[in-house]
Amino acid sequence: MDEINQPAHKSTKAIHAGMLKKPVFGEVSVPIFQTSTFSFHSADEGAARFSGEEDGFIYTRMGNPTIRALEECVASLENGYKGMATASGMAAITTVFLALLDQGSHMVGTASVYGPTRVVAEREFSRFGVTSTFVDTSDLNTIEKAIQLPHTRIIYVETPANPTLSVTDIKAVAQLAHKNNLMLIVDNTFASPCLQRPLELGADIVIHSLTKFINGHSDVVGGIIVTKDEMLYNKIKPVLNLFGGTMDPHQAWLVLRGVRTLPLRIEKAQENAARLSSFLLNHPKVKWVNYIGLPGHPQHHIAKKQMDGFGSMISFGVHNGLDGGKIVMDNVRLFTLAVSLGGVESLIEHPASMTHASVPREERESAGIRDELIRVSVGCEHFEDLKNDLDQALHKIP
Ligand code: LCS
Repeated sequence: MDEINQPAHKSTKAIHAGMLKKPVFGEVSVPIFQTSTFSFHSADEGAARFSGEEDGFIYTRMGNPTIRALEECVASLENGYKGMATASGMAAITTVFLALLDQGSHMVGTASVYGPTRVVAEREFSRFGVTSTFVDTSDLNTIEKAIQLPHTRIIYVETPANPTLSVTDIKAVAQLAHKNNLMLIVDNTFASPCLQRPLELGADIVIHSLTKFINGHSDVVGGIIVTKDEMLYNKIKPVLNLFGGTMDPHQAWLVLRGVRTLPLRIEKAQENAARLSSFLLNHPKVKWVNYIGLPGHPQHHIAKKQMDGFGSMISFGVHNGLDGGKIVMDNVRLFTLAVSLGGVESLIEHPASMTHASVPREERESAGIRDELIRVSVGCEHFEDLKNDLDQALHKIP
C-alpha cells in the first residue's frame, strides 16, 4: 500500500494503510496469522532470513504479517519511518528507555505524565543507574535548566499530558533537544495521530498506548513505537525482540479493526467534549475546567498551532473538592467509573487515587494533579445524554 502511505488523507490511511499487498484469497481485511513460527523452504533460506540477506518472517516475536500490517498503518498515520507494536503502552515506553538509556544517563520528562511512566523511570530504571528529572515541560526554560550535560540523553514529553492536559510546544522542545544532542520522545496517546503528528514537528520517536484512541473500543491492551528514521528503528527493534515485550497477532488484528474508524470516532468524541466543556464551565457546581479547546486554557495557543483538534479529554474540579468529586463519580449512570480512556464509551475517574496513585503525593501535587481533579474521557454517545448524566450527578453535590 506504498502509494497510499504518503499522499493520502488520514481517513483513507486509517482504512487502507498496512493492508496486505498480496491478498491470499482477495480478502479485504487482514487475516490473523496466528502462528508462532514460519517455515523455511531450505536451510539456506533460513540462514538468509536470519542474516537479513532475505526478507521474510522467522518467528512471531520478531515479526508477523498481521502485526506488520498494524505497524505500517500507524507509522503511515504518524508519517514515520516504521512502527514496532508492543504488548502494552508501558512495553513501548520501557523498550525505548532500555534502548536509549545506559548506566549513568539521565532523562528529562513531563511532570504530569501517566503515573506508571514516571514510576518506571524513578523507581525501576534508577536501580540500573539511570536518573530522571520530571518538570513542567510547557515551560522551555524549566526544561533547559533540568538538562544535565553530558548525562542527559532524552527528553520525554507527554502532550497533552495525563491528566492535567498541559500542552508542550513540540517544535520548540525538539529544537532545544537537538541543540543539546538529545533525542525527543513524545507520548502521543492523548491526541492520536489524527490530531497531532510529533515527528512532523521535529520529534525523533513517537509512542502510543494503542489501548486508547487508536484501538478505541476498550477491549485490547497494546502499544507502539514509531521512529522518524531507519537508524533509530534499527537501534530499538533488536532491543524489543530481545526483551520480548512484543504484540500478539490476535491483539494486532483487533487494533487493526479499531483503527479503521479512528478519524470518525475522534471527530464525534471531540465535538461532544467541546460542548461538554462549555456546559461544565457554566455549571454552578463546577469550580474549574481544563479542556485544551477552551480559550482560557494556558497553552490553548500552542495546541491551536500544533494540533488539528483539541481531543476529547477533560479534567475538572467541583465544589466541596474531592468529596464533591466522589459524589459525581458515584452517581453517574451513563459515564462508567473506570480508568483508561479513548474508547467509544465515556469514562470518569479520579487520578490522585487511581491512575496516578503510584506517584508520591508531593510530586503529584507539584505536577498539578490535585486531589480534587476528576478526569473524563468523552466518548461517542449522544451529547444530550452525556450532558444530562453529568448534570444529574453534579446536582447531587450539596
Ligand atoms: N501513555 C499514556 C499517556 C497513558 O495514558 C497510558 C495508560 C500509557 C501510556 C500506558 O499504556 P498501557 O500500558 O496501559 O497500554 N493510561 C491509562 C490511564 O490513564 N488510565 O488507565 C491506563
